[in-house]
Amino acid sequence: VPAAVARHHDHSVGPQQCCSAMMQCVAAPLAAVWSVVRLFDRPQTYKHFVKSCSVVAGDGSVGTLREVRVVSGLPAATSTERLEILDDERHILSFRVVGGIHRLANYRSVTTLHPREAGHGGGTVVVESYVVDVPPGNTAEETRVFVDTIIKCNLQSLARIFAGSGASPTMAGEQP
Ligand code: A8S
Repeated sequence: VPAAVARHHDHSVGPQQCCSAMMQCVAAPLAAVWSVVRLFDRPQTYKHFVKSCSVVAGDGSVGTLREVRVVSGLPAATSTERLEILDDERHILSFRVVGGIHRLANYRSVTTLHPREAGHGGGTVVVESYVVDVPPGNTAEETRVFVDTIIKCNLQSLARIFAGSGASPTMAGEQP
């Protein structure tokens, strides 16, 4: 991973915050995966906890605000999120949570895409890291488990979009 990309995952973490990173292989060329990940106005394409999303300000460039409604059953209802980085050359997307009804104050994530060498099965590796405040009454570990679970679901559903679409069989995202 180039240093210029790696540094985006190097979050500064305050005393009441926690951070983590998740990784997912996707059996599709980077350009195809990026075309889905970069859709800041349509996170529900692969994030299945998102019930609906509307852009409330901006034109899709950095600074654009979206309001996400999440499905019931979560300790959350809405989230207002600001696009921080959208780099179509380096394949980096970052957003920050700036409001909403949920417990993840000051959440910020960075997602980067990396081509996998043909010798290693080809396809794309997606890396997503985040930093977030630990909510009052929770431990850092509890917070990490909660957020890691959401991100893991999102990345697995992203991989599922492309499963069986033709890349190397060693890249199949899921067990049968
Ligand atoms: C993302 C990542 C996360 C989204 C979280 C962690 C969230 O949308 C959900 C539940 C919450 O409790 C917080 O990339 C919040 O979307 C699914 C509403 C922010």
